[in-house]
Amino acid sequence: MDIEKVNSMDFGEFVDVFGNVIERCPLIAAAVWSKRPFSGLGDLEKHFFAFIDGLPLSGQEGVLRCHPELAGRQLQCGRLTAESQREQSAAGLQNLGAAERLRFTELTAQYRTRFGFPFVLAVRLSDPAAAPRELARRLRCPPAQELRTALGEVKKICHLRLADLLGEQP
Ligand code: 2AL
Repeated sequence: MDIEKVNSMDFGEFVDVFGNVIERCPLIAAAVWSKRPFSGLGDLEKHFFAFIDGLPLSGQEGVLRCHPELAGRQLQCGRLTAESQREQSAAGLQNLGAAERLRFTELTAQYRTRFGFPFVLAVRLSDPAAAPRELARRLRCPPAQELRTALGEVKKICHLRLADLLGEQP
């Protein structure tokens, strides 16, 4: 799909197509629609990112809380959004061994307790072995820094999903 097609979309179509580029946050696509026309992928994503950056802390935490756990029960049951299911499966998170999965689940639970939101990582950019290491590392970061890191991961996921939709190289 090219950018002219994006610019020609009415509100409903735009939210249907782009409503999950920020996981389970169609409101952001609804707000971005009014910023058209867009000159290209970079311009389009700039508006998604600016919306997130402009949110109060409670809103930014809310965006993070809309993300599913990595390698969680929903992945095993196939109850994630289509994008998330694809990303987590492709990253091999469905095939963790029992011991790895247990350790990952323990660490994600500790992370949620410490920061109040789930661990978010753009898994398409990492390999299965790196995810637990990164989780253990970020678990020790100060909360304000970790919020920034997690929102950066949300933006990477958004970039990859937008590139898929526009048929562009990420
Ligand atoms: C996800 C997800 O669903 N896809 C991805 O790359 N990361 N979730 C998460 N909690 O990091």
